Amino acid sequence: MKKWRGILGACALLIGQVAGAQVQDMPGGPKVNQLNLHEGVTQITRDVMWLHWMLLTICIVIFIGVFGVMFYSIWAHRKSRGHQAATFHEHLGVEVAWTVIPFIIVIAMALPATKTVVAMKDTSSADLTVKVTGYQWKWGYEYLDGAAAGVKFLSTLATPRAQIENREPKGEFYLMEVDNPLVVPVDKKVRVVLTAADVIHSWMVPDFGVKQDAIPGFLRDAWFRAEKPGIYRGQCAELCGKDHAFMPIVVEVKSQADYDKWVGEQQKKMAASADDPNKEWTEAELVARGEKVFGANCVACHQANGKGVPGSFPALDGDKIVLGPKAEQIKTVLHGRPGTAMAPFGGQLNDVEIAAVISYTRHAWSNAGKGQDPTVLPKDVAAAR
Ligand code: HEC
Ligand SMILES: [Cu+2]
Repeated sequence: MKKWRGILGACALLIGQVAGAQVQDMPGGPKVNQLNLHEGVTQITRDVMWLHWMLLTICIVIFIGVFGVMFYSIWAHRKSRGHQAATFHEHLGVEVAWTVIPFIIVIAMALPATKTVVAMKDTSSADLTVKVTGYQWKWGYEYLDGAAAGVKFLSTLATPRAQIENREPKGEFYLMEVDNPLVVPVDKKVRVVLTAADVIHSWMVPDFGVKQDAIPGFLRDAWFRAEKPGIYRGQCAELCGKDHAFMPIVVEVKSQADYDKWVGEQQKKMAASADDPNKEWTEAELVARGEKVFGANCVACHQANGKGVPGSFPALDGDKIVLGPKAEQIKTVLHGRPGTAMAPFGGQLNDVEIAAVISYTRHAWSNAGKGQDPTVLPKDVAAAR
């Protein structure tokens, strides 16, 4: 009796906990208790939803029909009522019917499905083309045409590392926020051309009905025409290493006027921040700049404290390359280490950024004042390219 009371008590506690659990809507994902598919903001997502219900309905009708006849036959024609097994062996009519009917059903399902898949792949006559590059672990966006041609930036996770490490989700968009979202105009056909610089990533935004692998050495494309301004979220959908879960996608769809304004701001920003490699950079300027570059590009592996992750990512604090002659470190950062997670940064960062981040690592932590060549200038990097 006592034992049962204990078990019942435990069950009640468990049910209470589950019922009272804090369930949250997933930003860009399903709502709590959402049963239907996610309704997006493009024609493709509506087509996909329609297909889903159409196919499901056909399947249910077939299911009820087949199982209805089966269970009725088992019940109504059972042996105890004196029924004999029927033989319609080699009955031409039945055999033709059970070949032709399923064939017609399959074609009826395949035609609209194929139409939608073809529409998804039709990236012709786009209003705007953006190149999307997957990196471990961030996204690069580059506008290839239109007024924004030449605008290019990296989009990294904006949730602070400390929050992630302490596992204390804060705010509505925990792990789903980025520093620089992709910005596109409403009601325009946007073509995204995808590739990756290291491993396979996948650019997925459910609200647009887009999910396309980004593969190193290949270009793949997809498109969307968002019909409603707003902020839409997605994630990398291909297991791509340690921080796979930390490369969210944020797309801001703006009205044409707001988009034009944004493009204007981007162009101004580009002009203002254009790193002039001929400028005389002081040591302090380079180190300050390098700390930012390090925070955006290197901390995921080498960590903010420079200690790396033993066994996976080497420490840069006290590292012999960082304390050694500058040429070796310039080479490592520019060209990476083929076959390891250390990517070539030559294509992502400009000479000033590379010189700055190297100078920073040579001044940071316990490296300060220890090694040779503490400051690396943009012209050193330019010469090594
Ligand atoms: C995706 C993870 C990753 C990122 C991001 C990354 N590195 Fe590395 N890095 C590595 C790995 C792994 C190695 C070791 C490669 C090897 O085994 O030869 C390495 C090696 C190095 C080395 C040589 C260390 C040595 O002793 O061999 C330097 C210097 C370095 N990285 C600097 C940087 C800088 C600067 C950045 C940012 C611009 C950066 N890394 C970003 C993973 C990364
Ligand atoms: Cu990825």
